[in-house]
Parts: sequence; C-alpha cells; structure tokens
Amino acid sequence: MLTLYDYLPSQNAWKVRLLLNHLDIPYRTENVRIFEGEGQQPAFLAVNPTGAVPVLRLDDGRTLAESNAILTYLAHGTPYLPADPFGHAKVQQWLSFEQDHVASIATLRHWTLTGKLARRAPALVERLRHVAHRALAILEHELTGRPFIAGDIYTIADMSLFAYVHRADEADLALAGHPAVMRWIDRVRGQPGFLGTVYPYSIDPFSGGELP
Ligand SMILES: N[C@@H](CCC(=O)N[C@@H](CS)C(=O)NCC(=O)O)C(=O)O
Repeated sequence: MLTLYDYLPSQNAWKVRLLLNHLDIPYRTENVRIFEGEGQQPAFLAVNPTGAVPVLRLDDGRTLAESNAILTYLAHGTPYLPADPFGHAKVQQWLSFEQDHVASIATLRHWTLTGKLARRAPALVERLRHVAHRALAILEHELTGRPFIAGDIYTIADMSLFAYVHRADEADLALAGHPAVMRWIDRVRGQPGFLGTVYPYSIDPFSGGELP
C-alpha cells in the first residue's frame, strides 16, 4: 500500500490527499512533526533531502517528494493528466506557475494563521503580497476564458492551484474581487470525489514556532 508522509495542516499535502480521494486509492499516513524538527532528522532526510512533506512511498520502497511531482506520478494514465504532449506540458506550465507564484499565498497564509506575520520584515511581506495579488490577477484573467486552468477539463493543475488559492482569504488576500476565480472554486468543489476536509494549524500546538 502507498504511504503518504503528511502534516495535516499542509495544503501541499492536501493536494495529494485530494487526488488520492478522486482516484479512490487507499493509502496509509505517516504524520511528520515538522515544527518539532522531525523533518530535519536523518531518518526523514533520507526520505526527502529537503525535509518537507508531502512525500509518497511506493510499494517497492521508492520515495517521491514535491507535491506536484507526486500529482503527476499518480495522475499518469488517468483523466486528470492529458496524455498528448501539448496537453501534458500545458498542465506542467500551470504546475510551475503554482510553485513560482502561488507559493506566496501559502507563505502568507502560514505566517498569518500561526501569528508569525508581525515578526516578518515588512518589505518581505509587501513583496510576497505583490506576488500573490499578481498571481490572483493572472488566474482571474485566465479563468475568465475557460472553465479549468489548462483547458476544458479538470486536471491536477486545478488541484494544485486550488489548494492555496481557495484559502487566500486566510492570508488577507480578498477573493471577492475575483469572480472568475470564485466560479472556478465552485466548479472544483463540485468534482466527484472532492475532499472537503482541511485541517487548521491550531491542531498542532507547535505550529506557532519557527520551522527548524
Ligand atoms: N515545493 C514543495 C513545498 C513543500 C513544503 O513547503 N512543505 C511544508 C509543509 S506545507 C513543509 O514540510 N515544511 C517543513 C520544512 O520545509 O522543513 C511541495 O510542493 O511539496
């Protein structure tokens, strides 16, 4: 059986849980106490050299890190990842956008929800807010013209983007001014096998501390 190395409040891990749910694939969970330093212990660094979750362990023991790489692996041969080279690469385009631009929402959300924002340099927060606003504006523009980010069908690019975009309000990034993004959020929520459960940082009493 597959093993998912997870941290429940992580939306990067949630992406993988979402796809596993869509595909109805059973798996077991290994929770990694990232705020207590477990990710930086040699045992976990052997699984993922960056010390981050999510990581997927296959039946044969091989391990795969990076949420979008895991989505790409699991979606191979399914309707969630086009087989044709252009469609496949288009999904990769948006997965890269997610990592390069939408990760700003993830960081701001983490700092906001765990009380760290006030401790951060204002210039850094401003820079991230600029990147995040621009990312939302790009998505608004793109999703005005089509139902899903890579075209007419729901793919892992939507899953990946959705993980943090639909929580942008928690980072004080108003979604209300983005009607096309809001409609897309509703479309994603309506997909068969959608996973509604999101865990708050408050379930982890250590999440107010800095990551090691
Ligand atoms: N680019 C990575 C980011 C993973 C990431 O930042 N994971 C966080 C939880 S959301 C983590 O494990 N942080 C602990 C650490 O980096 O030490 C991905 O998409 O999987």
